[in-house]
Amino acid sequence: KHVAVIGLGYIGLPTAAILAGNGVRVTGVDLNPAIVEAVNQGRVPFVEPDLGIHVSGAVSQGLLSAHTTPPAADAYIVAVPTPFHEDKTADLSYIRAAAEAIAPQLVGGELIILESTSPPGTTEIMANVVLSQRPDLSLDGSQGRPVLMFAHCPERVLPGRIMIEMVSNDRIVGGLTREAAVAAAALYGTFCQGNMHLTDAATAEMAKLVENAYRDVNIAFANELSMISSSLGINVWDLIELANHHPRVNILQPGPGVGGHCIAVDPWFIVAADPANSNLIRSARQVNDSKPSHVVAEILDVVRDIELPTIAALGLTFKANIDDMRESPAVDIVREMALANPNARILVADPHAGALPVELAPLSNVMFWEASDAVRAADAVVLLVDHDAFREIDPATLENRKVVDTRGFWRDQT
Ligand code: SAJ
Repeated sequence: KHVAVIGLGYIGLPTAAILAGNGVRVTGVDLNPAIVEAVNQGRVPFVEPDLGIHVSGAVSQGLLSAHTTPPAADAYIVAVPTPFHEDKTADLSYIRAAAEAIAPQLVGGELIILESTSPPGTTEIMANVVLSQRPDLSLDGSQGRPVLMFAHCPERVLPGRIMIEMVSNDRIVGGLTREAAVAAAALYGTFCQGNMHLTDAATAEMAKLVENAYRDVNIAFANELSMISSSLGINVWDLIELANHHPRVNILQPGPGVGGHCIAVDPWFIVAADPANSNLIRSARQVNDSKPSHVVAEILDVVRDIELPTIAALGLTFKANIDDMRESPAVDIVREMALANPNARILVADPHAGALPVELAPLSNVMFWEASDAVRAADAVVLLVDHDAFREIDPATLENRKVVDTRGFWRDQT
């Protein structure tokens, strides 16, 4: 068996490495030559615990190699980005481009799996792109044309725990045909120890979106409570902890907003598919998207009497203990704060980010500092990400400073 994995990002590369680690010959494909070169040298172009050792092991065993174009293979796994447009509809151009690149390589009998999170109906669109280029092949063998199998197998691993969850999580496997679902389940069975749940492609597409929308709605509830509590003068952390003593209540934690490329995006695909019936899902998105501005207002308020305030902003990534700054509310908050108060000096610290992201680098009043130094130099401290590394900050240094703790990180100290 030879598997080609198209897209060597946060999902594609771990999938390629785990397949190869289980003895499958894998070709990783990415348009970016820098990523291809890194992988061929056994290096990982981003941070994910334990991924490096899997990639370097698979490459040195000769089971994993990377190229910029897809080879002929028995199975293809498409794990390319599905960003969304301004109008919140999905951008399928990467999926279409992957389908067009695969089509010339096919001879019939191949399995093509879409892993990218996509709106319902996308697996069928991908199949149509391939088949319109290859009318000599078919979905059902009609007129003696060889069969292609298409399936959607959404990935549900949690960044930071990818190498564990990829093996242990259950998988939803949705085929355009039953045969495709069975073939895809067999491929994932080479490394996945969780249960395989077979269904059709559109239900699998929807299931993935629903999981993330479920979490978004629940986080929105917590974030809405944090805003209500702040206007009522109630401590939201105590409030939620008390309410959670009820046997059927389990409220999530408020934060500075919802980031990452999944939870902040996927619910919009449901809204776009049926705008009239998606009121709760849409409102939850709006609540979570509004949270960063509330945090900015709160910070500007605590420094309003200081002429040239110094603000320490702790954390830039979209959640704790990872290096991913995509769609990070922390980055938005620092940017909004810096633009809203040009007299403020903002000292940003994040041991996982390493440096300022492109959105912040051009701002002359934003600087990258070490966390404890930033706190000591600051009039006000805003905690944006609950990185374990911030436990090293001596809580005593917070005593004479104004603190905005968006994660309840120091709830017992301040
Ligand atoms: N967050 C809160 N409060 C909470 C929990 C999370 O504010 O109580 C925030 C986080 O800080 C972060 C955002 O929500 O900004 C999302 O973080 P997350 O840890 O909930 O999820 P992701 O984006 O890292 O991964 C999610 C997971 N989906 C679900 O848990 C339903 C993961 O399993 C998916 O594979 C992933 O999305 C994906 O790729 O779709």
